[in-house]
Amino acid sequence: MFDPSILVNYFVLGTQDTNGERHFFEVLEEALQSKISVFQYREKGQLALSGSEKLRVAKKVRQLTADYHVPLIIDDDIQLAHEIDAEGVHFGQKDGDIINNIQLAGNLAVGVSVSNDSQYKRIENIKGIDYIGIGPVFATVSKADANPEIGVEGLKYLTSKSKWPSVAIGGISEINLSSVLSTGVNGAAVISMISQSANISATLKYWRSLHL
Ligand code: TZP
Ligand code: MG
Repeated sequence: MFDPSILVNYFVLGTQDTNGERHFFEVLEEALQSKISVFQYREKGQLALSGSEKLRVAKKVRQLTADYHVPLIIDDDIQLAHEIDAEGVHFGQKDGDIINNIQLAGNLAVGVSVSNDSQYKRIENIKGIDYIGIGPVFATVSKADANPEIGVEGLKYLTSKSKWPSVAIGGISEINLSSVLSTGVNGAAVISMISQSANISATLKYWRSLHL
């Protein structure tokens, strides 16, 4: 059974979001120590690792997340998710046929990104989805091909409509975090709020305080 409480402090990161592999693991380990609730490993874009390099990093990510008892979700790579025994996999709307992906995912948890009404309608009757990611809520520097931002109102609309637990994503910062969480969404998913934080532990403490 999928536990929606893991969506509360959802951290997403790939080596392209950091200054190299060493920095990637420093940021990840600090985030794990600071008690993120789930981690998504997302190699994406021109600087992303692939093949054996990606597998090598993913195996280390698996080891670290297991050490901290934090569930691991892999972005858009079902084979890798199975190979390293991740807890789940996440798909965008352009990551191939969703029904086929869900079948291949087997017993992995499945997340799907939703950006607007028509994307929601497209998945509404599909079985086997565990949660949706809604966004981008605000402008983001972390995703080159992001859809138009939907704002807090758009987030509120899709969150209330969703039959699944949902997590907000895109441009979420310590400044707008409380407005995001006030929509009733289960949690927030962030890259830069943590990867660019001067004090990851303090950022997580603040984040958790808003959920009390
Ligand atoms: N999907 C929609 S926006 C986004 C993803 C992966 C990037 C989120 O990064 P940030 O830095 O939290 O805006
Ligand atoms: Mg994707």
